[in-house]
Order: sequence, then structure tokens, then C-alpha cells
Amino acid sequence: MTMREINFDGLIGPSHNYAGLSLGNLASTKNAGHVSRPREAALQGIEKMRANLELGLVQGVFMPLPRPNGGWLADLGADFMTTTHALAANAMSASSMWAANAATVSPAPDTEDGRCHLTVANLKTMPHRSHEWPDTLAQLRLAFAHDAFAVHDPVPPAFGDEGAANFMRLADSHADTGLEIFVYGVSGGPYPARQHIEASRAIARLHKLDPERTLFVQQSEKAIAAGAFHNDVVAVANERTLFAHEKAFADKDDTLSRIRDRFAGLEYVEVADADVPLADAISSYLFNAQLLTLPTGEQTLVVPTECRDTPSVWKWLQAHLASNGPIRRVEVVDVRQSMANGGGPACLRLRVACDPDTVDPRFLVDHDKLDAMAKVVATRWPETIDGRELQSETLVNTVRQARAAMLDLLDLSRDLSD
Ligand code: SUG
Repeated sequence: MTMREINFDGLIGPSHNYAGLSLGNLASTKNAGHVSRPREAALQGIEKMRANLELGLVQGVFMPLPRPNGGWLADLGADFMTTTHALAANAMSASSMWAANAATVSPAPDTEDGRCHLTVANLKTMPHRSHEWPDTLAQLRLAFAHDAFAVHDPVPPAFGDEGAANFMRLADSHADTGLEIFVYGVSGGPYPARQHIEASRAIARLHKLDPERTLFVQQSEKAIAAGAFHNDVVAVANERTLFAHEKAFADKDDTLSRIRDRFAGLEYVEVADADVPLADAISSYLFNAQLLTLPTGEQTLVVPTECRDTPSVWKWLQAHLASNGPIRRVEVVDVRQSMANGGGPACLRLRVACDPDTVDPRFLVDHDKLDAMAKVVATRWPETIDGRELQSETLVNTVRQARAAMLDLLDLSRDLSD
């Protein structure tokens, strides 16, 4: 069996819009009411996947969910065309694009039964995200139907769970047994802490992890209050490397000493607040980068263009490259449409370390498939959506038909309905 890290990106859906639904996500609030560009957004996402392929990596994709979610509205006794704008916006959100929030993944080497475990996230804190999980679960059960995987229902909604965005794994290599680190929040000043420790503990039990190789670490309240609504806005890990902002964790010294006790090979790369203030780290999404091991063994950081446009961040990156530190290359990708809703390169992907032969091939992409997907996007995705005018028959039909055309292309229509 060949273990590889596969990044599954959420294809940016045809209903992508800016409705300002996420309190504590500063970009979402700032861009509320702006006109979105779903076609451009999805093409940016496809180019990001293409760039990963060009780096020699295995790339996967998840489909947009059915929008508007009429079933969810029906459960609320509402109908899309006649309900309030606020409820309609919650039903129309394309937020499943941020696949890092789809699930928490424990690769096979870490689990007692030697299977790769996935728990779909309940995302219960934000109404527009709380109805993603049933359709996300349907895709996970399809993509990971092989015996090599165990796919779990969400943890009960008493405890908020936002999936892999609050989870890190350290290991000598993706194929080795790792240390799984769950990051939870307690409070975030004026903003909600979205990951509850009890959800993280439940997942660790359900995934049959070894308690000796599992850690629960508290996210800094200051970081949440500054706009780091998920830990992956201030820290990212890959193999032996932990790349984090000085202010990412509630108690940095204790966190690092607990990690080192369990994972002696740690390579810790810290960015000091004096070099990159928390505000710059959050607006540029320096840590919401994909930290990837290339086939050559070198580590690359895939950052959004906003990092190049933020002087403190770009200076730090150049200095790190010159110092021959653990990150050897920096690649820049344009995902501005997603960034304007608080979703960077790392938000857009769910990492699964597994044998690619065990994944349903309809969820894996190559250049030809990406070309064909780009054609469907270019002809079917709306060019613009005015977030104030979501309740339009024409828009609803366009969004439904666009998704249906993509499912047809990927031979998924039979299995993923509306
Ligand atoms: O949950 N934005 C998402 C962004 C998720 C980013 N994910 C990670 N950090 N892994 C969120 O806040 C914007 C919705 C709106 O305003 O329309 C939104 O949901």
C-alpha cells in the first residue's frame, strides 16, 4: 500500500455569495453585501488544484452541495422564495467549499483498527454551516466507501465541531504513526469559540486513538478575538514541522513542552508578533497556507496572494527562505474570491493520508478532468451574484442546473441527488 497525502478541495459552488454570515470572521463581515463572482471564484479554485498537481501531488475534489437547501428550510416551515432574506442567505450559502471544515481525519497508522477514520463536522455554531453535514456525509461515504476507511456521523450538536481546521498531525512522514493534536477554544472575547473540547475528545475516542499520542490544546482567546475563528488561521503542521504564530495557543510554553514530550522530532517554526503582528497574519492568511511535502522531500508553503501584498509577511517569508529553514519554497495562489469570505488555501482543502487506490476515482482529478470541469464552470456558473438579491427564480434555476451539469460530468448524478 502506498500512503500519500491527498488534498480534497471543495469546488467553489455556483451560489458563492457575500452575505456576512460568520460573526468573528472579519473578512466575511467586511465584505457583506458585496457582489460576488462565482465563476471567477470556481476557476480560481480549479487553478489552485492544478498548481498542486503540477507540484507532483495527488489531488481530490468534493462537489458543491445542493443550494438553496430546501429540505432545511422545510424543516423550519419556510420556503426559499417567500422567507426572510436572512434565512434565504443561510440556505443559499456555498460554504461547503471550505473542505477543511468537512471532517476530522485520523489516518490508518494512528488508529487501533488500522483504518482511516473520518468524522463529519456538525458545524453547529453558524446556522448557514449547520446544515452542511448530511450532504457532506453522503459524499464522504461515497468517496471513502472502501474497507480502508471508517466514516462516522457527526458528534451530537451539544458540542461544536469544525473538523480539520482545528486539528494538526505531526509524524516523521505521512505513512508513520503520528501525534494527533486537537485544538479547542473556550472563549474568544466578542466572538464565538467554535470548537468544543468535548467534541474533540469524542472524536479521539471514536477514532480509537492511542491516548499517549493524542493531545488537546487550547487556542488563544486573544487570537480568536483578533479574528482567528479557526486554529488553521494561526498555525499549520506538516510531517515534523509546526508553523505557528507566537500568539496561536493559550499557553505556548506548555503546549510546546507537551508536544515535545510526545514527538521528539518536532521542527517548530515560530513567527514572532514583533515581525508579523497578529492582525497582519490574520488579514494575509499566512498560516492558512498549504504546507506540503513535495516528491523531492522539500517542504513548500502555498500562500494566498494577500501574503505577497502584506509587507511584514513577505519580508518574513523571504528571510525564512534565505535562512534555509524547514520551508524551502513558497508558491503563491490567487483565491481572492474565497479569501473575501475568510477562506484561504488551507480552508479549501481536506487532507487525507491514505492509499489513492482506495478512494472512489470520481473524487480524484487530473489535468484533463480539471479542463473539463473548468469548461462547465465557464459556461454554467453565474458570473455575479448580488448578495442582496438571492431570492430570484432565475438564480435558483441557474445554480441548480450548474451543479447538475458538474455532477453529470463526473458521473456522480446517480449517487448525489438534490
Ligand atoms: O466558516 N466563511 C467560512 C470560512 C471558513 C474557513 N475555514 C477554515 N479556516 N478552515 C466560515 O466562517 C462566510 C459566509 C458568508 O459570510 O457568506 C463563511 O462561512
